[in-house]
Amino acid sequence: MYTQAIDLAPGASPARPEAASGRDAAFEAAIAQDRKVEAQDWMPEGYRKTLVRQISQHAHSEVVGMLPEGNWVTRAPSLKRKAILLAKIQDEGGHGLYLYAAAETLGVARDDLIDGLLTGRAKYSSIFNYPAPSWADMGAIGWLVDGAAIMNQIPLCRCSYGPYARAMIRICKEESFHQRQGFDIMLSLARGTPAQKAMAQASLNRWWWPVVMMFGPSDKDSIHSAQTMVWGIKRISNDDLRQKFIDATVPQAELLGLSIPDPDLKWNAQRGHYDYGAIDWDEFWRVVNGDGPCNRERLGDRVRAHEKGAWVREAAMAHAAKQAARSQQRAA
Ligand code: FAQ
Repeated sequence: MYTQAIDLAPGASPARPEAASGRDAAFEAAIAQDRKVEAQDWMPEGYRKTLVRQISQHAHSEVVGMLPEGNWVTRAPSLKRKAILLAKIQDEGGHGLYLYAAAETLGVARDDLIDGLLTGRAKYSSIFNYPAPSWADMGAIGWLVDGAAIMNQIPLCRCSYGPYARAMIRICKEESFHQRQGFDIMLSLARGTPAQKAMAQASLNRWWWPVVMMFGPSDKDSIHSAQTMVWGIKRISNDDLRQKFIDATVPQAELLGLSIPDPDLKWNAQRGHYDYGAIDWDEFWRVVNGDGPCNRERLGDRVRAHEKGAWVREAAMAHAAKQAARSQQRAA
């Protein structure tokens, strides 16, 4: 099984920031030479905290991201589509696990991270607070949301923190299957009956701007970017990733015969990029701050799922305790 687990001496806490200050130079050298920082290495407290924040928000996003698609498992239009959707949702759960495990290497407890999500203390991606009322939304989520996620996550495979970078390599491979299955749904609908094509277009209209916002605030308003780029956590800025995504996606929409709902979208030969219309940042911050169309529903569903799963966690703990007692008896 894929894991970020590391062998530590009993009682040792991974990634302890309070270690000798003289180690600053080793950390700076690792960053300057583009070497990976590992869990056992000394690191500044700010670096550790930033990673815990970003990795745990990312993990929460993967887990909450299962909800809009989960609503469609029983309504998938064929057995094949249902099996593919189930596999995709299961992958997202797996991504959450790799990422929680990567965060744990930084000395935080998974229970605390999950508590942050369930109490609304921690953020997760704005994109999962939008509704998915039609089957075409399963296509749009795969094509656009996973497409945006890959654009953002490929550079994270080169993140300076080893456990995060390695988790991202595996995740990106799976996301690329997700993106293709989404595009395949859109292609079937776009080549289907006029009603199916209209359903695909309506879905693109619903998801386009939320996906464009998903890359985060513009560079001038991004509070963390400057520092995380110096530390080699982020490699490409929010605006540059957004532009790369738009440039890559416009030709895909053309191939589908669908129109992107942005009257200001046009190729700028001088820049070698598409120009695009103004983003509604008020909407973005409303959604990030808990007041989007589905924030309450998503968090409520997550809290209920967690409560319903209490017996599984208790059973797993009881089993682990029994196993430990047995191996102690054998060793005695
Ligand atoms: N939503 O200073 P910056 C997926 C917050 S996974 C909510 O620019 P940063 C897979 C930000 O946290 C999708 N909050 O922040 C899937 C910060 O607040 P804080 C998730 C947002 O960290 C597909 C504040 O705004 N991907 O989709 C958002 O440098 C389909 C200031 O922003 C990741 O998490 C937002 N969209 O850059 C699953 C990738 N944007 O923390 C199921 C890793 C910004 O100070 C189905 N994360 N904020 O309270 C990152 O690359 C970065 O964290 C960014 C934000 C780019 C998201």
